[in-house]
Amino acid sequence: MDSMFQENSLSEQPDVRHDWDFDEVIELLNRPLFDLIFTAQGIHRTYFNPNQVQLSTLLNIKTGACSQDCAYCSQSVRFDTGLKPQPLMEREAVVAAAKQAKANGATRFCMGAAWRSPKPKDFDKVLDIVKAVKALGLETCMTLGMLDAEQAQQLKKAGLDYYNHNLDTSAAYYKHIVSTHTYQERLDTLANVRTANLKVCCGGIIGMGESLEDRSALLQTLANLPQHPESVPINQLVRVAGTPLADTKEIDPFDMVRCIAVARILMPASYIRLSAGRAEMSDELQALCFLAGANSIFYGEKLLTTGNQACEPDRQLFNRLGIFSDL
Ligand code: SAM
Ligand code: DTB
Ligand code: SF4
Repeated sequence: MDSMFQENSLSEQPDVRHDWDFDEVIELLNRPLFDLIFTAQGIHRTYFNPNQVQLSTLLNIKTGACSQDCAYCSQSVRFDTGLKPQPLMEREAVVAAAKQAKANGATRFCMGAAWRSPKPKDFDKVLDIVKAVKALGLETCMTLGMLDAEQAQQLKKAGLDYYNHNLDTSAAYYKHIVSTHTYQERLDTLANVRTANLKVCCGGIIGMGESLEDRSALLQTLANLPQHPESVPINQLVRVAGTPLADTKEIDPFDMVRCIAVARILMPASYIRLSAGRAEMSDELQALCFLAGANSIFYGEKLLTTGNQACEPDRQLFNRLGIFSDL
């Protein structure tokens, strides 16, 4: 493979900016779609092999009964979504799932837990899980809720590569989505993760009833972090029955393409992940998202609690598009 494309360490390159204006981002979001995609694809080609997509597989290692009230989430104890709570999984069961993910072709294993933040009684077990998955030769990612500085350092020491903590939406819209923790607390966790030298995975959700201005502010906030997240998941809301957002209006599919293209332009050296929502997307829409600069997906039949596009249709789509993964 061409080594030029391998050198995407986020060592700050001169044209990687952190001073995006709100109006600049709105202007990008509003551009004629083909102009926007053309710009994004040009930037994508400067930083990445445009035919390569990174594969991450998700596993929910602790399910449901979460104290928080995130309006989109199937796992909040406050909503009746019919989800059966499950305690923290045993290490060997997680390792078995990780081995399967690796055999299927994933390079990163992302483990989620329905917690506000990890409790001391579970933390040693979490660290053991990180060590065991890392030992398989997979990249490791966890999303466990808010972390303090000490917890972030312990995860790093155990071999964790990435920590996922999404900003979800704009600071202004956040209060309509979550009341049990603040936007500032999420930013504080991201700072703790960075200080521990973990790679940051941070993005948001489109389709929660937010305005164009909210999308712009989310993308601007992500791009103006002191260092860009190495991985930026752009999720389309999965409308889960029983959650307050179950009946939210469907978004225009091209809005997903626009958000991905703008994320690519603002954070040129980051992996932009076409995340939740693929199960509802046509192959053609997903192809447009890749053209707009998405170069990572969640790969595997399940996200955390909801279905994802299965591996075989993904392999077929990649074949048809001439896309290869890291294998
Ligand atoms: N409890 C931890 C937290 O909230 O940070 C980690 C798990 S949480 C489920 C991880 C992320 O998944 C959320 O921040 C949100 O961005 C995304 N997510 C959860 N439910 C979703 C849904 N129904 N549709 C799209 N994205 C969702
Ligand atoms: C992210 O940005 N999306 C993933 C992962 N990070 C943890 C989660 C998507 C969850 C979709 C709904 C569900 O399956 O519960
Ligand atoms: Fe809990 Fe995370 Fe779901 Fe919020 S998004 S309810 S913190 S599992």
